[in-house]
Amino acid sequence: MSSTSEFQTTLDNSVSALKESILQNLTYRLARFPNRATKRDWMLAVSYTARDRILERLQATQSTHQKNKVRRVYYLSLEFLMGRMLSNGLYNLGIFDNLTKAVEELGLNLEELRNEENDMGLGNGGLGRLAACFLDSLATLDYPAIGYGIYYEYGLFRQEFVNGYQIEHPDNWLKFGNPWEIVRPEYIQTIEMYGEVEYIFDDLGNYRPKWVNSKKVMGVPYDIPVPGYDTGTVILLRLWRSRAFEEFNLETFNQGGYVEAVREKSIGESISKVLYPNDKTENGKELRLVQQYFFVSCSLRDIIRRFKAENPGGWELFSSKVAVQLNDTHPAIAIAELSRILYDEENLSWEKTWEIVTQTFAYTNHTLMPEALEKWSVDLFGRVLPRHLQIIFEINKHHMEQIERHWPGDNEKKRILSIIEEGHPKMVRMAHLAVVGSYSVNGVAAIHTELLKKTLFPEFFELNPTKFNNKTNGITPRRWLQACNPLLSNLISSKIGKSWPKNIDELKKLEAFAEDAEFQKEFMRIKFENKKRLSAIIEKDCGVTVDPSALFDVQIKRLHEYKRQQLNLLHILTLYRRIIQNPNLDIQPRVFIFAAKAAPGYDMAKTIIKAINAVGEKINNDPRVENRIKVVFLPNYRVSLAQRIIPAADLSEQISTAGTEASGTGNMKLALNGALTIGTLDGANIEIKEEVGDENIFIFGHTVDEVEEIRKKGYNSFDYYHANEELKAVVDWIGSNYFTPDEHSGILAPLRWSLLEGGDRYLVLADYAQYIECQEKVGVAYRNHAAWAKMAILNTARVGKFSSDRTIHEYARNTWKLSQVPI
Ligand code: 26Q
Repeated sequence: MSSTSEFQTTLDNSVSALKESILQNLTYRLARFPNRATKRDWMLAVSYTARDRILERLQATQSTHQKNKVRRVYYLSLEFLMGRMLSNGLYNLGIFDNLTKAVEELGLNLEELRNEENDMGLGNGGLGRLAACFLDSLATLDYPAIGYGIYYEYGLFRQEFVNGYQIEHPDNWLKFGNPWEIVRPEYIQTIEMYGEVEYIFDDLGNYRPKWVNSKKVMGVPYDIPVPGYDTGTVILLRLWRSRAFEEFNLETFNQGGYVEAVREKSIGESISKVLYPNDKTENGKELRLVQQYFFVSCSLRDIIRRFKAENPGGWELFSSKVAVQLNDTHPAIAIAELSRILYDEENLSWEKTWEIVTQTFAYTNHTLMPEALEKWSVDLFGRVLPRHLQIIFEINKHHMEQIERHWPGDNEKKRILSIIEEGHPKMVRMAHLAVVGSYSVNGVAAIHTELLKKTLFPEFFELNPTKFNNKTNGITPRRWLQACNPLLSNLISSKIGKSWPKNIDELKKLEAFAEDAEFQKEFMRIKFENKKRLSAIIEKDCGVTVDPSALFDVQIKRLHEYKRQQLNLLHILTLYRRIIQNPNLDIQPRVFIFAAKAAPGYDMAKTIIKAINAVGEKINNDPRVENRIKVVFLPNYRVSLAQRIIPAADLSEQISTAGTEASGTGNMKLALNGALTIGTLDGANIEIKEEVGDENIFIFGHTVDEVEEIRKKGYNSFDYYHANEELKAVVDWIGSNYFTPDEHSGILAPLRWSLLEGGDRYLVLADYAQYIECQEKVGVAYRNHAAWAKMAILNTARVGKFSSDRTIHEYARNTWKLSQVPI
């Protein structure tokens, strides 16, 4: 019987039983012997020990769901950025403490074993991590749910710096096997692509389209169990791996080409090989479309198989049992695929087909930037998915008829709203397909949703105002406070009890301690401990010694011009210049900490990385600085590294141009761990400000309305450049060869160019002066330890709104109409 959870299990969770289990798994499952086992072997044995206990609950959950024929939500996403699985599993099972002891009794250290685990890095950034946080909340809150995606053999690339430049390496995360995967050959799906459409008479004498000469590929499901926290529920993440359909091409085979025939298999196997490393659309790559269709088709077939098994009666019940959430437009082809299955394969009428489809799908938008909206050329689309292209034209025809009814004779409206963009070449607009085919369209923060309605899809909004709604993002407090910051978690539990990880509003009770001098000291002592730990990582990974009593100023997120790491760099240069010009300058010592991956083909982002590294190299080795500022760029940003950095942050940089960051989620993680935000009024920063109070956040910069105003008047960054001596100096400085004396001339010049001649698309220069001024206030505020501690505590106490539990309850109640099913 379980000692730490109320859920009744047969496997024993006592220290001695766990120890026994670890040894059994090591010996019989891994075939390793205790005296010869490596740390990795032990980590695997411990993982299997946790997994055995998770599987019991998985079976109980899945059989309860089946027996009750429950309504489920299916979360379709090209990305699930799960990070490490072990500690999260142990916390959620409630066996962390006993397992720590068991491992100790075996003469090992759990912390060390945990570091042996590779991250499950099957995502780029915010969108992928959001999907992972949502699974944690769905399981914790007992919602019937399944996540569907791709089992990439290579996740997001591993990043290394060589001479300050980003070098990408393949992330071979499966090299030593994955103890969390459960392969399910009994649920293999076969899907089709390419070929052409022919018209033939069917058995009923109807003239019908038929998709012929298609290529077949198999999808093999790999299940990753996701246990909820303090509950019996375990849900599934089902990821598809592609396999060649035919053993051999028989023709080639029979002609004696045995080796060639076997080699041809690799085409089918390449689909699930690698995650695309862009976090904005990379246009037109055929393999990406093939990936999207592959996993969508496998997933829909799996959903339909389950639906039919539980509901033999026919299609009437489908949309009452199935809700499908589309994580951005990446899986939006599902709208055409379900239409095709119902209409072509199940022979429903078009009206019935469309009714079911539009009661099934809901679409989440994650970006406003027009250039990031997914489009496929009609040519490419028709080659890969000829029948789907026809179906999209059919959908569009009915859509155009609706527009004609709403705006009779208005062809301009039809042009704007069409799923097909009439240009050279013609394009399929996936966002329009997603909006037309879904009953719900949501943004991910209040301002983002307002901008969706007002600027991205105003005509769709006018056509269908009730379709649009907001679901402000959230993060799981289990991983992003309990697991990543055990010292702070224990302090919190000692004051307000242990129920906060599941009832996050309990954190409000910490407000009572915000002015308590003892508590403040304890809170900041823990921050200091976390900073010491991060300093050791910085020493090891960057070779830079930093002082943990300095202010840790943190910007961790994908490298993007709109996120404005270059604005942070201009601030650093400004301080450096001031120090050189005034050797006695008395400023709060700071460590500037960056971590970010740049998309491999995004040259400007890579130049910004090089610039930060070059400036850091110079500053860190300049004796005149006397350690007042240090600049470090931690390589290979990933979930497990975020879990180390976030608890150690004093200041959270959230400095995107207003109107560009849909929500942000790192902002929430950092605030929850007691970092103060310096930020623009963008994305969820606005809601963070509302929660923590104006006096506990540092806001600067032009607002969305002001940005619009500036752009309307015609923005000229040279105006700011010429008007501000200090700004001019640092912009010229970074564009010069000063920081890269040993390299080809001009390698950092594009940075200056983009801020001036290039037009400064993200208004860096327009926000510079306000940013510098705001940073001065931060430096002064940090020197008042008690006042800073109070602000930090109030941040932790007041950001409960940003638990993904709240977000998931909102989706469940308002979008999915989903009930909780306790196990
Ligand atoms: C699309 C087509 C081809 C190749 C790549 C892509 C692609 C992949 C990933 C496009 C976009 C992404 C990821 C986007 C993303 O992470 N967006 C972020 O989503 C977060 C969760 O809602 C928000 O908090 C962030 O503001 C948003 O930038």
